Amino acid sequence: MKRIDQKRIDETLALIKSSEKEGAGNERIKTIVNRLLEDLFNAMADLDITSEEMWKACDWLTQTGKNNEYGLVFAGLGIEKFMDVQMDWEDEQAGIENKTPRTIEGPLYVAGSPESTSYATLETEPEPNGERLFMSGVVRDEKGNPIPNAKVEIWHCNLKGLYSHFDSSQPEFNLRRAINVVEDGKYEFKSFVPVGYACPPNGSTDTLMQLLGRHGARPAHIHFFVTAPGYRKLTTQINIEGDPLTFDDFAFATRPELVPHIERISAEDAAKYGKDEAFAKINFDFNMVHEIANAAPGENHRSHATA
Ligand code: MBD
Ligand code: FE
Repeated sequence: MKRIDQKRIDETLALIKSSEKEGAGNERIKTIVNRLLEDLFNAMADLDITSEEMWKACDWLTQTGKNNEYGLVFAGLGIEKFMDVQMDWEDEQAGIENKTPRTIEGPLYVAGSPESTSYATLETEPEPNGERLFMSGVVRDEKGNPIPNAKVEIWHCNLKGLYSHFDSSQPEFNLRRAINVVEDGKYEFKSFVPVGYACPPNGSTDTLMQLLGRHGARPAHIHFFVTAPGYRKLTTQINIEGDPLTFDDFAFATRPELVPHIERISAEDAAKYGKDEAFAKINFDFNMVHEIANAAPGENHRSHATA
């Protein structure tokens, strides 16, 4: 049922379009905004959206901006996932096989993490109650050969599910590091097994999720950017095996290839691994592909917080 006839919708769209000065503005932006307006007006008519509902939407959008939650909304509505689906499809068309799949970045990366060679301790401030974790692996090319000059950037949350920088109670760059690998392509880091994340309670995203009959939680995960000269930037995550939300992620980031086995090593066996305490162990290689023209780009120039 249209609340208004199509002619009025089209006349209004034409009126708005007619106000554009010829040769002025940005053609790409005009095309996109005009199309989105057309879809919106038609939805308003089709769904009988009231002016009261439209002003509620305006208020929600205003509040979402004030809360700095748009990145979270993009994740929660599956918009960020859809961008991955588009890029996966582009890769498939170009015949590119991603042995390590991409998955969403999320809104909580901070540029400029402390750098080290081959190994890093992620805790700036030791987490007394954490389960010790050592994660290691090799950055490899399409043939499985190590990439000698790759950089692995890592970030994860603390045991409260909070990320440094966005949580001012943590020291700068806590649980954020960058590892430069050498000839063997190997990286290793020491940290603790993180927990899941939940959207700020009763914030814009959480409120929207509740209204959609959904939750705003993520399973425990660790984020990565893997970069190397000549290779396409890889944005991905791994999940902590066994988390009950593994395949119920509000941001739709989980992929079966990104849930590596987590092994528990007892204190007695730790010495065999050159460690002095019980620990959880994850082994995971990052397989990169070369930068290829006409395939999905790895770099999206998304803006990031800097410390
Ligand atoms: C996160 O930690 C995250 O990774 C995403 C995608 C969204 C919200 C919080
Ligand atoms: Fe995260």
